[in-house]
Amino acid sequence: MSDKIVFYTAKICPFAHRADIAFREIGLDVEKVEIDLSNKPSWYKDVNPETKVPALTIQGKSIAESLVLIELANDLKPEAGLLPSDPVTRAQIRFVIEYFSSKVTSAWYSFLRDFKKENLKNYLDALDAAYTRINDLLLEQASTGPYFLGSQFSLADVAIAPFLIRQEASRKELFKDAQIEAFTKYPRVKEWVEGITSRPSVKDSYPGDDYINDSFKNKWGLSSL
Ligand SMILES: N[C@@H](CCC(=O)N[C@@H](CS)C(=O)NCC(=O)O)C(=O)O
Repeated sequence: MSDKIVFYTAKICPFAHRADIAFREIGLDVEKVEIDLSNKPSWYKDVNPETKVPALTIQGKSIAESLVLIELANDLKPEAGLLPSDPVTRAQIRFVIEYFSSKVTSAWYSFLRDFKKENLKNYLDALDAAYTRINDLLLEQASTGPYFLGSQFSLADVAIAPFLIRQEASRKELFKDAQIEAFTKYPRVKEWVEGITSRPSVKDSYPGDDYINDSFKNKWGLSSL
């Protein structure tokens, strides 16, 4: 059995970015294979029958799904502290990941799908409400950041950062720098946004704002509001 670990990824994909960050955080030595999502190789279905990225081949087995892979990273090296041992803290980490996906990321995707100036206010209102709750969740963990738990970077940050960094890229360019009130109202939220998006494992595995915005423009046919 090969002991090589192969990571199937795509620069554009926030889900794959999650896995990339977690692997960097634990220092996992992976061979990276970039999958062209617009022209997926036929052999890829043997790695992941759903033909989505991310996927990992490890110990001769293929594993998919970003949240599964970041938990695997934690299990491979628990001493990195990505998922602390306290059961309640673990549940709170899983909760904020779910909350961010269902409130912030889903609002972002809805806005991108129906991208019109008149929908901007609704989008910003939805974000303001969601970040008000996130502010409470952050303060429940620690009064200062820069991360969800405070000074310890965790799976909450790993799972959210790829979406937040892309949302910030699109907000600044495509949404004409529209302001999210909660970022100025809540210093803990602002510190967290800055903290997780500037973490080296996040930044170094991110293809850059231009790459992301160009892909929205080219593939989704979007232009600035
Ligand atoms: N639930 C999956 C979602 C992964 C996903 O949707 N990946 C997209 C790219 S961002 C993909 O591979 N799409 C290709 C396709 O659907 O054919 C996860 O968390 O890993």
